[in-house]
Amino acid sequence: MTRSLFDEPLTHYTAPESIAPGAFLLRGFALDQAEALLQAVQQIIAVAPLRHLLTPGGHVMSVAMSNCGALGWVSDRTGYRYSSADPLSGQPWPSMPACFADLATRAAAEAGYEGFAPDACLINRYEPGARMSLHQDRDESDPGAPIVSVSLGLPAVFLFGGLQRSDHPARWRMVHADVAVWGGASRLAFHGVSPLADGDHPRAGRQRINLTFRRAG
Ligand SMILES: O=C(O)CCC(=O)C(=O)O
Ligand SMILES: [Mn+2]
Repeated sequence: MTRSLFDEPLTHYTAPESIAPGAFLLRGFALDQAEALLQAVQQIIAVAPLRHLLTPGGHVMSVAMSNCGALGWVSDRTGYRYSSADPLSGQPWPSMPACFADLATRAAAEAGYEGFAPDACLINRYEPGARMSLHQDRDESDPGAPIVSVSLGLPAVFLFGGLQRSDHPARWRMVHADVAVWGGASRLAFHGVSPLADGDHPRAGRQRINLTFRRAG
């Protein structure tokens, strides 16, 4: 059954929902961990602050980002890449909390990707109006590993298309504690996020936090 825009978040996880070959939504999968995840995000961004990166084309991203784990995704005028150090501080990124890695591994297994061991977690902070245009996640070295994406806070419209930028993307509403996993035939699918609608989430306030787990190195 499809949930309408006005439905409340699920109260418990049931089963993966297939959205494309190799791609799944796990509605409510992170409900039990959501509070711990949000608290851990606060600790990470106290050390490695959220910042608006520059695209290689010179645009300022509307999403603010940070990372935890051995590798972190960064962008500047020279391009996109993974880096073991935070360019703001020159220090290693904060380590990935056990509750992050554990959730990502369990979500991947639930979608059929056993043994996923993320070494990078990109933290995306969307304020109202922030968006992420259609893109592929293609800076990771291991194409066999899936992407695990955890939504916290305000609802968003997640766009999930095909292997061509021109493929019309389907729109999926992602709410607090929903998890998306994509790999296999969809590992390089184009995806993005529509401009975030304003709102006030009881746990997270006026923002959406997205955690994207990758096997980058
Ligand atoms: O915020 C999301 O749901 C998607 C994030 C994403 O695609 C990315 O960080 O590469
Ligand atoms: Mn992505």
